[in-house]
Amino acid sequence: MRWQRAAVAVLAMVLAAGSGLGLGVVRAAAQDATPAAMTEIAITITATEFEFDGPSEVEAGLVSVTMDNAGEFRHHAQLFKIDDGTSVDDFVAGLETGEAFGLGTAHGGPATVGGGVQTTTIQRLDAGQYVVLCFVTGRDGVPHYMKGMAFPFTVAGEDAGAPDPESDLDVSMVDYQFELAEDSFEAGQHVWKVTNEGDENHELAILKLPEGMTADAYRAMMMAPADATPDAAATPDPDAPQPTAVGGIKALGPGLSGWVVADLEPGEYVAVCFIPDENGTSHAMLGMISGFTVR
Ligand SMILES: [Cu+2]
Repeated sequence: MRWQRAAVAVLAMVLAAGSGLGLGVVRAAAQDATPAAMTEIAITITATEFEFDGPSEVEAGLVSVTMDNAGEFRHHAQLFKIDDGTSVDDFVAGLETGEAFGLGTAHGGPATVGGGVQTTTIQRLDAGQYVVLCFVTGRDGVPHYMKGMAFPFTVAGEDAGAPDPESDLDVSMVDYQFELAEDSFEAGQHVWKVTNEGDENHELAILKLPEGMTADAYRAMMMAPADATPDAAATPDPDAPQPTAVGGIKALGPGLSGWVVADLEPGEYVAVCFIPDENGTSHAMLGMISGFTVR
C-alpha cells in the first residue's frame, strides 16, 4: 500500500514536472525507503494495452524505473540505449530482423509482471537516446512493441556519481547460467545486484512456481521443444497451474549491472533468461534456469 502511494506521488511529480517546465528533466526527491525512493532520480513508466507513458526526458545517473502495469495483460519495460546516428524509428524497425540489436545496448528495465502490479529496477543511465520496449507476445504472435509499446526518451546531463544501491543478493549472469550468491532467503524486500559477466545480452526474469512444481519440473517443461516459447511457459495441459511472472530485470548488455528491488512472498521460484541465442534457442534451454526458495 505504501509502495503504491509513493509511486502515485512520483507519478504526480512527473506530471507536475511535465506541465510546469515543458518536458523538463525529471528529478524526484528521496522520501522514504520505497523502491522508487532508493535513488535520487526516479521515473514511473505506465504500461497499458498497447502503449507506454512516461517522461520524455530523464536526468543522467542512477535511475530507478518503476513500471506500473495498469493494463490487463503481462508487460515488461526493456530499456535500450540507441547508438548515436541511429533514429528511434530505424532502431524499432530493425527489431524485426534483429539488426537493431547491433545498433544499441540493452540497459535493463523491469521484467514481466501481470496487470495491476508495479515493479522496480535501478540502472545507471548516461546521456543519450533511449527506447522502452515490450516484447511480450500474445496468441496472435505479434509482439507488443509492434502494437505501440515502443516509447522513446532521452537522458540528459552528467551522471552525478551517486553510489551504487546497497544490495543484499548478488547474481552474476554468464553464457549460459546464473550464479546466485544464495538460493534460499527470507521473504520481504531485497535488492538484487545483477551483473552480466557474459558475452551476450542476458535477463533475469523471476517466475513464481505454482504449488507443487519444482525448479526441475519447470526445467523439464521448458525443455519440451515445442513448448519453449519466449515469455510464455506452456505446458502440455493448458489447464495446469502456470508459473507467474513476478518481475526481475530485462536484458543487460555485457559488462552492465542493474538492481532489482524484489519483494517476494514465500514459495518456490526460478530465475530464467528467455533471450534467444543467434540460432533462436532460448538461453533458458541452454542452462539459464536457476531455482531458489523464499522462506
Ligand atoms: Cu541469457
